[in-house]
Formats: sequence, C-alpha cells, structure tokens
Amino acid sequence: MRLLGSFALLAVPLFGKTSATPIAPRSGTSTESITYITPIWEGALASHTRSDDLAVLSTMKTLLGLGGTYTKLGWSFSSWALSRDIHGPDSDYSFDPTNLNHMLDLAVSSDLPILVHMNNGRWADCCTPNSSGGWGDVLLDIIAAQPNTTVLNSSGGSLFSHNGGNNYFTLSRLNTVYRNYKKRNIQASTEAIVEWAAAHPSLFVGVSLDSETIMPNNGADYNPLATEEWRQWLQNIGIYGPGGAYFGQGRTPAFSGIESFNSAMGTTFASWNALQPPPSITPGQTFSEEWNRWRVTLINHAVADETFWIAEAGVPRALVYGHQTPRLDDYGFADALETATAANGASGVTYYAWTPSDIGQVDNPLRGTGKNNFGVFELNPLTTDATRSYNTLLTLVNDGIKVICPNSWESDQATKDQYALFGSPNWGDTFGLALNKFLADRAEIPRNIQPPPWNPGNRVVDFYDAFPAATSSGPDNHLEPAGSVGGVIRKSVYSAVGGVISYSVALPAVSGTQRLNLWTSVGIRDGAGNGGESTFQVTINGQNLFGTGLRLNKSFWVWKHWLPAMVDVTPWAGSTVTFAFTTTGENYYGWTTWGAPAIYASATGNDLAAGKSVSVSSSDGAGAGWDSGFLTDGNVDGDVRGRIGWSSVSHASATGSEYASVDLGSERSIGRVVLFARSDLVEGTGSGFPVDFKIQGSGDGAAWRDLLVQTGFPAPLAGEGLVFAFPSANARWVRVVASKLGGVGGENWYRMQLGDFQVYA
Ligand SMILES: *[C@@H]1O[C@H](CO)[C@@H](O)[C@H](O)[C@H]1NC(C)=O
Ligand SMILES: *[C@@H]1O[C@H](CO)[C@@H](O)[C@H](O)[C@H]1NC(C)=O
Ligand SMILES: *[C@@H]1O[C@H](CO)[C@@H](O)[C@H](O)[C@H]1NC(C)=O
Ligand SMILES: CC(=O)N[C@H]1CO[C@H](CO)[C@@H](O)[C@@H]1O
Repeated sequence: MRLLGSFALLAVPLFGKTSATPIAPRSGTSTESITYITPIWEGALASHTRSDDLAVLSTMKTLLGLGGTYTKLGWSFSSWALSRDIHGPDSDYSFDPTNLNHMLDLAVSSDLPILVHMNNGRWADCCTPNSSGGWGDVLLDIIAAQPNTTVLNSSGGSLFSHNGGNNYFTLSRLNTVYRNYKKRNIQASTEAIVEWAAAHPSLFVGVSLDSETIMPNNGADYNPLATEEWRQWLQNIGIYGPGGAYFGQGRTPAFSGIESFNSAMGTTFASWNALQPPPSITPGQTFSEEWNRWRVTLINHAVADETFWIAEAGVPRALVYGHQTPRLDDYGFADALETATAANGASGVTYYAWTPSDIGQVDNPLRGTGKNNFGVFELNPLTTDATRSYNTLLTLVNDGIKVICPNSWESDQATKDQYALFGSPNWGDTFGLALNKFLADRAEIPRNIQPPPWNPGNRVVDFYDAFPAATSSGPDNHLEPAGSVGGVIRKSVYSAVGGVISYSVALPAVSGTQRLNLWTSVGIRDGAGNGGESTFQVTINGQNLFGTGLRLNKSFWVWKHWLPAMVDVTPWAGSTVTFAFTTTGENYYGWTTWGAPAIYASATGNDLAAGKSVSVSSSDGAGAGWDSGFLTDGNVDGDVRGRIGWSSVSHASATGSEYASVDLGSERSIGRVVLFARSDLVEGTGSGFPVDFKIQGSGDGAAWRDLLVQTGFPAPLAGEGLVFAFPSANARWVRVVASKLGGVGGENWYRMQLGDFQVYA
C-alpha cells in the first residue's frame, strides 16, 4: 500500500498566499433563498469621478428600487488583477488592492450587496485605466512578449492584441508564465474579498470568473504549447500521465500509438511529434471534431482551474460562478454549453435575448446539470419593450436563478456611465422600468430554488416504463435498454428525426412547496456523416417546455456527451396532460435519444443510502479526509477542504478490482445511483473515478446481479454528481465494482475514489 501522494501537493503553500480566514460556506443549492439583481457598474472607471460614486449608487437605488427580503438590488464590478489593479515592476506587478478596496468600501457605504467579476481573461484590459491614468496593461504586454504565451493562428500569427476583449493568451496548462501570474494575482484579489466578506457576510453575493472565455475564431489555437498538451492528453502521458498533475484527466480512451490515432482519424502522421491540428475545421469530419473537442477541453480546464484557485483562496465554490457565452458558434469559438458549467462551483453565462424563451434554452440545461445555483452575469435584453424584459426576468426567476447582472448597451455611451440603466431615452430606460417593477413585485417572494438533478425527488412518471402505452409517430421509435447506447448509461427512448412520442399523463397534485420537474438528458445516437444538428423539444398540451428547443450538434455524439435538462411542470400538477417528445433536424444525422426521461416530485426526494453503512474492498488516506463512511455522509458541497470521500489503495496499473457497497438496511425498490467524483484537487477536474465498472444489487449480500454495466467512462469534473439510471429493481445491498481504475493527479498510481454514493428509488 502506498500513501496518497496528493496530500503532499495540498500542503505546499502557494506563493504570495496569506492566511485569510475562509468565510462560512453557504450552500448555494438548498438554503439560499435570495435572488440578487446586481447591475454591472464599474464605478469610477466610467466618466465620473470617485467622489460621485456614492451619488450614482444612490440614484440607482431611487430609480430601480431596493427590492426587499428575498429579491435584492446590489451591483457588480470587476477586479482587474492583471491590468489596472497591479503594483509596478518593483514588486513584479503583484496585485494592488487600492481600487478593489474602494469598491468594497462603497458596498458598505451604499449598503448594497456586491458580486465581483474576476476580469482577468480576454477582457483583462477593458476599461481599465491605471492609477496614473494610463492603460494598465503593462503586465499583459510583458507576458505576451515571452515565448509561446499567446493564442496563435495556423500560420503562427498571434491573435493577442490590446483591443478590449482580445487578450488571447493560450489556455494550455503548459503556459506557466501566464498561469503563474494569473493564479498569484487572482488569489491575492480573492483574499482581499474574503477578508472583507468575513466582516460583511450579508453584502457578499459571490464572484464570477473571467468573462467569456472562448477561442478567438476557428483558426485558433495553434500555439505550440497547446499542441504539445493535446498530444499528452491524447496519449495520457506527460502532465496527463502517471505522476503528472492531471493524471486521470486525459482522454478516454487514450490512443496507444500514432497508428491507432491515424486509423481512427483518417490521418497519416509519421509520429506523435509530427501531429498538428487540421489547418481548418470541417464540422462533422472526424479529425476536425477531435480537434474541436480539444479546444473545448482547453476552455473547460481553464474555467475549472480558475474556480479551484479562487476556492483555494477562500471563496466557497457554491459562490464561484462561471461566466461564459455559450453556443454562439460551437466551431468558431468552441463555446459549447458545457463550458458554462465546467466551473464546478456554480455556473453562469452572458446572455443576449429578444424573448424570454431565448433565455429558457440556456437556463433549463444549466439546471439539468445540477447547476441550479446559476446566474446571468451580463444580461442584455436586446429589446425596447419593457414587458418583454420583465418577462425575461420572470423566466429566469421561475427557473431558480440566483444572480442577475443587468447590462444595457446605450447608444450614447460617451456621455453616460458605460452600463447605465437609466437616464437616457434609449434601451436602458425600458430595461430599468422592468427591473424597477420586478424588484418591487418579487421583493417578498423567496427564490424559486430548484432541486438538483441528483436528488430531484420521487419519480412519479417514468416515460421509459410508460413507453408501451405511448402513441408514437415517425420512424423507429423504440426503447434502448440501459447501457446500450454507445456505452453511455441511460435508459433511453430512441427516435429518429421526425419522431413524435406522445404520452397522456395524469400528473399528481402537489402541496405546499412541492414541485414537479421533468428531467431528462438528450443525446445523438449515431454519428456517421457530416454536420447536422437536432433540436429536442417537449410540449405539454402543445406548449413548448424548452423555449425554442434544445439544440445539439453532432459533436455531442462524437464525444459521447449528453445534455441534461430540467424544466418545472408544477403549473400542470393535478391535471391530465399530453406530453409530446419531438425531434427535428437533418434526417440523415438526427438519430436521437432521450435519456431516462421522468417527472420527479421534489421536496420528498430521499437518498436511501444516506447515513447507511458502507463496506469497501480496501481503504487509504484515513485521517487525511478519506473514510468509507464519508461516502454516505451526504456532504457533496464541493468544498475544497474537509471530508473528501473514500479512496481505495493504489494499484500499479489501471487494471484492478475495487468496490464500495452500501447496505440500505432493508430491501428497497431502486432505480438510480448517483456517484460523485472527488472534489478536492486543487487544480483541474476529477480523477480516481472508475473507468470500467458495474452497479450491482443483492438481496442477501452474497449473490449479486448487474443493474448496469459501464465501460470507458470519461473523467468527470471534480465533485460532479453523475446520475446512473436503470430499470427498477429490488435490492438491500447496492455496490459499485470497478475493474478498470482512474489515475490520480500528482500520483503515479491508479485508485478507485468517490466523493459520495447515493441511491434513489
Ligand atoms: C499605467 O499606464 C501607463 C501608460 O499605459 C504606463 O506607462 C504605466 O507604467 C502604468 N502604471 C502601472 C502601475 O501599470
Ligand atoms: C495569421 O495572423 C497573421 C498576423 O495577424 C496574418 O498575417 C495571417 O494572415 C494569419 N493567417 C491565417 C491563416 O489566418
Ligand atoms: C516554445 O515553443 C517551441 C516550439 O514548440 C519550443 O521549442 C520551446 O521550448 C517553447 N518555449 C517555451 C518557453 O515554452
Ligand atoms: C447552435 C450551433 O452552433 N449550431 C451549429 C451546428 O453545426 C452547424 C455546422 O454543421 C452550424 O451551422 C450550426 O450553427
């Protein structure tokens, strides 16, 4: 038995880190009942002087109204820890807290809650005059002047420039020059916020990550470090190999040699060193899709790592929000929706919307991935119609949003605060009116907290089981048994494009705060051919539940991804309604599946394994955060510190048998197991999660039967909860038996590690 090497990693102090006291964690997913409206307002950065700041905030309070107990007005601003807010060369451009402290003080004097945008990504030099009035981009220039730091196009031209939003540094983890400065300064900025928040807990809403981390276009990123890291990721070597900081997070499955890569991709590279990205991206073409998958992975990693840096400096992950612009252009910007949830704390987006249903297309999937604690960190209503803006806000709040940062692009920005919401005869006025009414109407209404999908409650309608009684039209509607769809675990309802599957359902009545939610995941069944997109929609009595529909590009199949989604159907409780599951798209490509679609009644959900006894095949790390008892302690808060979960002993190779088994105390009918990845690794996504495993049930603890079989499961995000649904069965003992194990970051070995093990009816 070897000791867990990663403990040593955790103990290494970070340079520049002080011992800020962490503020008390608040669970962002179950106890937070406040919705915050925090307009973006950069204070003295705009056209007025600091002495005006309080007056501007006071005007904002008067014009928008303060809200009340449950819906509150606040504001949000940026920390520019790599540009404006830095000391000079003598202290190596370390973080200068002067501006941040000014804004934090303003929050206290105005008595308004604040959210801080960590604006150190591509917008790092936007609107950031430094203390001497110049543009505070000295450090950005210094970093950009060093070798291999910026994003490159296919002919080696740098795509970095100082033109607000174009600070494109390569997101490769091998870009240590940029990452070291960024981590140091972000953590210093975080520590100042944490110290302030500890003194003013009711004024601290949270932080959002770098705004809108994307690729500049489809001609990026050809930086040699990005290519080198891609080679390592494809083979699970280097930083993704044994001993590497990100071991266990490489591609699943890895390629054993360039020959197997060439044969899968239709390429002819002579060696791994000769591997280069395709010169341009052709959607649907296998090699292009593989390359684009890596581009999205780079963004996911950047978002996840920044979250960990901030969490490590003391902000609970539930208060660290992603800030992405998903799905403007999957192949150009690589801005897949998953990048908005990769933060693995809370999630969030910038959003432009004409209509409320535009918003629903993003926030329903965010909720489905368990990110019911989510925000819109730049909300641009794109309409002059105050009623539409108001309805957009209502849609968000109905979906359980926690933070809304209104923004308003004014046509007369030159003479106004950049993000003024009032005082001009343009869009801002109508949005301001909508906000004013919303804050007043919602003042005393608690936030509409939605249950996370791993505990959505009791399953009251199972569309899989009910399929034989459904009417279906269109080609090839049928059931797929659990585990049979591309090796991905879902019991799914399968249809081809044009398929409509209709169910007549008597929804149960609800009482009190109980809610009914439809949860499903959507996927594309077959990947042959080029391009193509499917749109998934569920209607209830003909009315769309998913706005304009959930759109999936074929890459979801290529990557074996499923998009989870959840929508509230409580308004129809107690009545008999018709649900129709429909898919539209290009016929040739649009073979689609609905994974484990069901309706759950929340507020009655019950983890049958909670507090129950666990037996395991082996154990390691006792006293250092690891104990088999932590598997059923219900602690999934995703905090970086504390009770982590269970770890097996180490194995020299991935092939190894380990299990964790829970005794439910009596025989129960079960249909779902939810496994949580370990959540504590300081950098990066989860590892130690089993790769090949079975979920088994037993009535006597001796004879086991397979409930579900999984092979080649890709490394989940740190702390991610994964829902494995299977046809209902009776069992008293439930176990997860792994036959192929995951690598563990910072170690040379393979282990089975889980954060939490939950079982549901
Ligand atoms: C502020 O900006 C000016 C002009 O861009 C630059 O010369 C100066 O070094 C900057 N000061 C700091 C502290 O970055
Ligand atoms: C790459 O960038 C350089 C410098 O901006 C430009 O001259 C060149 O045309 C670009 N090449 C491609 C293929 O985009
Ligand atoms: C920059 O990239 C080149 C080409 O891959 C490589 O030889 C060199 O070592 C890199 N330099 C640094 C500092 O990473
Ligand atoms: C929403 C989205 O990004 N859809 C894209 C899917 O891929 C096709 C190309 O095959 C694009 O045209 C779509 O815009």
